[in-house]
Amino acid sequence: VRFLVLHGPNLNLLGSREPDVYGTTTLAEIDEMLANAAAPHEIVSFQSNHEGELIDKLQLSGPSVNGVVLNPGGFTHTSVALRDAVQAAPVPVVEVHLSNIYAREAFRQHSLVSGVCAGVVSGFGAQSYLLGLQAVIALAEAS
Ligand code: CA2
Repeated sequence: VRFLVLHGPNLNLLGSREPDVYGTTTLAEIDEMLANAAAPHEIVSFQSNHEGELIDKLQLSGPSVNGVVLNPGGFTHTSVALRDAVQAAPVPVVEVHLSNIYAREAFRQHSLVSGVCAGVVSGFGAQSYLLGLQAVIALAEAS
């Protein structure tokens, strides 16, 4: 059993800037945390700053994974194309955010992808990913 963890734009900067909003944990530490928590299941992690690369990864990995944990970054609020790719995914996708997008600027309070995701976890820092992983594992086990 294998899960894809997809990180959107600028999340490669985690830990280096804006620690008050996004915490001090780096992306590599989050990926390691997820790999440990998922064992014996396998985690495949991928980060890109490019919308098309995230879509390609979803399309290509969809059939070979049992679920996806997705932090779409800024594309959360802008990308119809990413939403369409999530909708087309053959497995459940759980949307996660480090910050509570509903407690932030108005433009962050709407997600284009939430409506086609199995569920959303937002506001718990790096822990959001762990909760999202738990959810997607439970969904995969129930199917
Ligand atoms: O809270 C989240 O996880 C977000 O998806 C993060 C995105 C933001 O655009 C969304 O509204 C909410 C931004 C990720 C940028 O990450 C940075 C990390 C460190 C320094 C600068 C940016």
